[in-house]
Amino acid sequence: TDAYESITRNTAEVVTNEEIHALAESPENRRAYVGYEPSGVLHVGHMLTANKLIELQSIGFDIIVLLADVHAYLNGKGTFAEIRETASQMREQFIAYGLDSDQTEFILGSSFQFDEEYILDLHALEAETSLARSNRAMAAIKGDETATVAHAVYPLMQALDIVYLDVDLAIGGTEQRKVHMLARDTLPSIDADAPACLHTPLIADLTTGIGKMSSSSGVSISIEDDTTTLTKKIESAYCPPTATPDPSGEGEPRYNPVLQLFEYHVFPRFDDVVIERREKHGGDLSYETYDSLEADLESGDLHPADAKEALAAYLDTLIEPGRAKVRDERK
Ligand code: IYR
Repeated sequence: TDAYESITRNTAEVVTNEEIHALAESPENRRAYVGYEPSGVLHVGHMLTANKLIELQSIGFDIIVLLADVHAYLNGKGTFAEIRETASQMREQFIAYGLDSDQTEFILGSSFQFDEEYILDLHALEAETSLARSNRAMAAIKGDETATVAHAVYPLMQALDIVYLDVDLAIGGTEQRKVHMLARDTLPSIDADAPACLHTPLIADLTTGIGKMSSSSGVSISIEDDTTTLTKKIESAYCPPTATPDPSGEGEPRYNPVLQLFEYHVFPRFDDVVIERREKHGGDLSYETYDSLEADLESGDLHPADAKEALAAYLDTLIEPGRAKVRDERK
């Protein structure tokens, strides 16, 4: 069905396909959620899952955005007071980015995660789960610091959020998959239903195409970037004339982050994508699908420099409303 196509488009993985089909049969008022550790400013990682939320809203899903303040605290992101402050700013940025303010419920983790019942369920999950499994689930989410007890509790709370927010569909980047698998295996032990899951792909590092784009190391794009900064970042991005990952990157595949940004950030938000070119360079190109743009880059009909210039302009349009919000907040 069309709903199935909307749910699964641009995902790296869905769990399970049957469960997603069932949701697609009656998407109205189904509850889908993403949780974010508040970081103060929206970056591409947030925007990628937000694109999926916007798409799900358009087919009738109710969307819950969890501002995971307690999780950020457990993951060493600052004092609790600092994190609380940044959490409240993020709501406005998400709405400016395109989430429907009437159809989106923003919830602070701390508004329910200290309830006695939640804590008791958390302890029940702690008693059910091996430290090794919790640590494995957390490995892709935490930095490379030594695992702490807080890191081991984190995935169990994330599993429990699914129950307390009563969601049908849990969404996250691929780095969340082990937490979701832990949730699916462990929630039945407290008589709770496991959710279907949907994982979005990770965008490769902008300058090398190796590993994932990260705001903590390497070049990332956020709604704080002004037009010039954004344009420079995209201009110096790695963009071979192919989408096929090349295995040359020190054992890790190298992807084309320019194409990934077109696929996961631009095409989901624009009906057709126009690449402006001077007449002497062949004139404007217009694409209705990502695949046709990719094919032109591969064949050489589209030059990487032209693709980058257009990409920067589209990303700039997408982040402008949120950027204006951040500017207002700082005034
Ligand atoms: N682990 C996420 C944050 C997070 C997500 C969900 I879904 C939660 O229920 C709680 C926290 C991250 O890495 O940002």
